[in-house]
Amino acid sequence: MITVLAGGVGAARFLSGLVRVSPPAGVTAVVNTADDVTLHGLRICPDLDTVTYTLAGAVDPGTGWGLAGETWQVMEALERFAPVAPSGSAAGLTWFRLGDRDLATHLYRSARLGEGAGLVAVTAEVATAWGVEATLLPMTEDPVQTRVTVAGEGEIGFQEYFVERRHDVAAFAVRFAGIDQARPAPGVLAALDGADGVVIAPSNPIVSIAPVLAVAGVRDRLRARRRQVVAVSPIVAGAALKGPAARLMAELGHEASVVGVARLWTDVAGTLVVDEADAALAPEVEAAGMACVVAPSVMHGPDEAAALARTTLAALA
Ligand code: FO1
Repeated sequence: MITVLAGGVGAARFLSGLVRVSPPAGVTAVVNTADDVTLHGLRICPDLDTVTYTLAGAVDPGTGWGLAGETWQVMEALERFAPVAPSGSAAGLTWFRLGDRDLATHLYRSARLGEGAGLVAVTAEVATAWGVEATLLPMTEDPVQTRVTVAGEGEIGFQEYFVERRHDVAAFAVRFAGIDQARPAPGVLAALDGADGVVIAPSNPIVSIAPVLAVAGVRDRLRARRRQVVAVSPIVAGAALKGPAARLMAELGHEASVVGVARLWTDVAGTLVVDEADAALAPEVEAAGMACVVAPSVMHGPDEAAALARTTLAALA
């Protein structure tokens, strides 16, 4: 039994490798929900959907999110309403692109939540419908929202920062609204306690892994067994493979390197897997308190993802 703390694209690729080298039924992913957003009256869970579609082999390989071969007729039809939407209204917005088939997932999820089902149950239904054998758990069923304070505007929602501003604006602070009241989703703490090992996937430390670690009980559980926790660095040679992880780390006062990642996770993980490009920094990772495993960590395709998963499992053993 392996439990993986997961964000979006990097975690999804890692998980797709993991289920090739380890029985999928023994893999549980605890997935960030602080990126979730309600648009068009629909609850959208980008990280859960990215993991689901990737494990189903259906994700758009170019973007890493959404569905391969997607069509966009609903988004195009919504453009008609742009001239009539009052200023400040979110009705009809199209900067967050929801594909026609992807919309079915959000329609189903929103309808089930509206019927009173919990997000854990609905996530399992969606995963089963997509043929995913691994267990996917939202970190919490309670509302948590990442808020980012950016230059010139003040605080905005995560997707406004990430997608609408294309994370191309200086960020001064990140907070997770609601995190103090958020209870771990049913099954999360048991998945951490019952796992033979825990992996922190190569996801953004600031906006993807930090909210999962901040859910009540999660950080303490990992601290108590940090020798059986292995993290994979999402930073390679000082840059993020995707997204604003390196920039956000630097803006928020962390070193944008594997050493900065080690300093953020040293209390919760005993080992950090870093790419060969960072081999020279292994002594500094160890000085930060983590054992360091150097291995190819850039997942160009399924074979590299499987190899990285194998390396990570070996580090757990
Ligand atoms: N990312 C984008 O850069 N642009 C989009 O329009 C966009 C739409 C979208 C729709 C559904 C979904 O599940 C994910 C989507 N993403 C989009 C990705 C998402 O913003 C990020 O993957 C995460 O929130 C960060 O992990």
